[in-house]
Amino acid sequence: MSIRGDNMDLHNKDKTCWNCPAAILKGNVDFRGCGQSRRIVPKGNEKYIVIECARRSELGHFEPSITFEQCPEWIPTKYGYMLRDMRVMILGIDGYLGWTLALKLGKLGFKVSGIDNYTRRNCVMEKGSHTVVPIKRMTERLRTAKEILGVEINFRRMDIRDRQKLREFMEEVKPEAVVHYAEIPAAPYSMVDAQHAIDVQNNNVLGTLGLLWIMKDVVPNSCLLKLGTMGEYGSPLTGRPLFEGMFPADAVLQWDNREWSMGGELTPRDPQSFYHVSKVQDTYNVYESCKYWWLRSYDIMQGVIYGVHTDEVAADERLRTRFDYDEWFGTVINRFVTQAIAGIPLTIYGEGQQIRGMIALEDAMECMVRLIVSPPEPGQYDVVNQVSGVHKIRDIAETVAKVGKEKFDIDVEIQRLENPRVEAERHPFEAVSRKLPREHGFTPKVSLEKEVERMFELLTRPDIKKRIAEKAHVIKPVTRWTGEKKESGVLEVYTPGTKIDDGYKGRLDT
Ligand code: USQ
Repeated sequence: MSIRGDNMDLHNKDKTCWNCPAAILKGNVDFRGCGQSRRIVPKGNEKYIVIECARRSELGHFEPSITFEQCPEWIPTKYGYMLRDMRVMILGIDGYLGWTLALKLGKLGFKVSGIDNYTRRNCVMEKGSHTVVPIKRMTERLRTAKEILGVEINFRRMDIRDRQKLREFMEEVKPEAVVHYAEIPAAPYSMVDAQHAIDVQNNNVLGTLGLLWIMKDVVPNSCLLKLGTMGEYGSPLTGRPLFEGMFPADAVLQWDNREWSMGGELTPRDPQSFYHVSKVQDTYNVYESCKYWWLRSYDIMQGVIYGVHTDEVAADERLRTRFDYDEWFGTVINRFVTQAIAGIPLTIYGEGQQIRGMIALEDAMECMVRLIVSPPEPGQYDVVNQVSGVHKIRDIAETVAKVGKEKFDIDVEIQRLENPRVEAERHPFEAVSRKLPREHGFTPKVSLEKEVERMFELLTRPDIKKRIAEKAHVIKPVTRWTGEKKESGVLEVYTPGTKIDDGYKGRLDT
């Protein structure tokens, strides 16, 4: 923590009341024409949009031009200026990310509230699996957060689709930022059968749509931080970069000897499962709400997340966040480390030349804090690609094998399986992630090797190894995109370090 006047160049210092959730817009704001504009409509003598401050009523009406650096309600921290005691509501607070973020925010002094209906716990149980890292029931989690970290969390058990309950909770808390993690996260789960596909889309799409209507009525100045996914973009075979949601200003479309500017238009989406489709649908619903109602939002296109560590979850065994490795909910790096420990050859799907944007849990949480303290302007739908590296699946397997062997003396084999998914197994990949480093001061701290090592450290603990062994049968994929239930055949088993690669690594443009 630093103090005002330290010449700190905090990323959000020049943001103003326009960005502040405590600002109540007054005056003549006509946003029906364009949600992105700040039109000033003269009426009588009143020529400017003015605001009142919900936190500093003594200021009366004023122009929204006070910067975060100037305002005493915004306090300098290493994550940027932070709104004192900022109220953040996390939807899906019991999940892998929700719980981790709740502890981090609480420790930093945010007032954290949250909801969950334990969907994730139930879905994993449905699969016959369990979280490898044991987690406590919510009541014990909350008690421990208070005891160990001094963090109090205002929790309510509810389904995001229970609009009456959610509205009442929002009216009570009046969150200044809403983090939306309350979605069913898994591509394979959404491809099990019609019922699962419908459940995923029902929960995700309708949950988000209802939330938007509630935010419009109850907390229209609050920023929605909505978890999208890099998978919304697909992996275009042309090699077109995966821009941050919208085409940059100088993008041009040429056709039939004519050309048009594409700047500011949403880029094409090419989702890869019915789960990813639900995220694309959310994108449009959030985008429209910003346009119709002047809501503000970050749509966070997160890469595949991995890892176990933040300082807060590591502070006590009872504070750990969940960690899944089954074919439905385990993401690729988390699965590979668990497989290495279980003595199962790492399960590469198909050629393994697929490349994805990835980010470690600790870095993802760092990004979230930086975005929470830096809200967009009213009406602004902003998109960030939240990735810290791009990795080829085969290379990840090699890295896991290397760390396993060198640091933990674990011998690892790799197997290529028939790909249960429908996806390109060899493709160009260029992800753009400029906003987090350039506008929000984010520098990744955790390399793939470092987090893989931390994962081995935790997961090789005898009690956890036992939990892995107990459910080893949920590792092999049986859910195919065709709708069949059939274990993927083994195409090849090989020793790490014996494959010659084409050398193509994809590109991360920061
Ligand atoms: N893969 C393997 N072997 C495995 C598991 C996965 O080769 O044992 C491959 C898949 O075929 C795919 C890639 O690894 O090409 C990523 O798969 P994943 O299961 O780790 O991630 P994905 O299904 O793409 O979805 C996950 C999260 C989702 C998030 C997404 C980010 O479940 O919530 O949205 O990562 S992204 O992939 O960018 O869409």
